[in-house]
Amino acid sequence: MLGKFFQKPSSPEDERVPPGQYLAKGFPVLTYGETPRISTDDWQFRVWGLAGEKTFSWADFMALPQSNFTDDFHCVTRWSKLDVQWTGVKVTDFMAGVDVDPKAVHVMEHCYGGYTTNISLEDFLREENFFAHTLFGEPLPPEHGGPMRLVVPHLYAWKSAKWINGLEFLSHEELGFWERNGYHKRGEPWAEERYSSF
Ligand SMILES: Nc1nc2c(c(=O)[nH]1)N[C@H]1C(S)=C(S)[C@@H](COP(=O)(O)O)O[C@H]1N2
Ligand SMILES: [Mo]
Repeated sequence: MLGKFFQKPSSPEDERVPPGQYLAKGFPVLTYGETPRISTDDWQFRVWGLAGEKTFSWADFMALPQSNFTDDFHCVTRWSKLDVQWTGVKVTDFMAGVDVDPKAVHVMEHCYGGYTTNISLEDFLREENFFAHTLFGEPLPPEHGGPMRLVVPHLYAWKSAKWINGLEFLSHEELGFWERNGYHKRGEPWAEERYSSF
């Protein structure tokens, strides 16, 4: 009964932390394997599969509209970081220059170093997703995915591929690295879609 009156009021910040998550100090780095080092001169980004095949250079990305983003970041290992500030290119602005076959329904994100993660085309094309090259006003450090990473704020951060270098458009769902290793196919933090059920 007393608890009903004396419970700590929940702060607005608490309400932004999904179930089972806690606030991290600083910005942890979570990488499986080595950190690739790629200069922006060497960096290339390729689109293939069920889309017009195309290769983009760093300059191609810099010529696209640049936007600022402030988003919360949720790792499935239970840490969250609120209000991460990024600069980069909206996925929808980039995709304006890509011809996707109407049969495409899924996307595989590919990275320098070999990491992959899958996402449905619908989740990928959401307005709030972006390619990031700047973190809190500084060039994105290699350990956080520099020179360029994807950020998908509405899903657990393993979908936010670091050192991204390609998108493969698919007619069906294929599983990426963590998804083949027991993690959920979609990974929605508010629904705690952490692990796969098979
Ligand atoms: N290429 C690549 N991207 C990756 C990972 C990785 O190991 N390799 N780890 C993922 C996971 S599990 C998380 S939580 C975030 C961590 O991003 P950060 O290291 O910038 O915090 O990157 C994701 N993207
Ligand atoms: Mo993670």
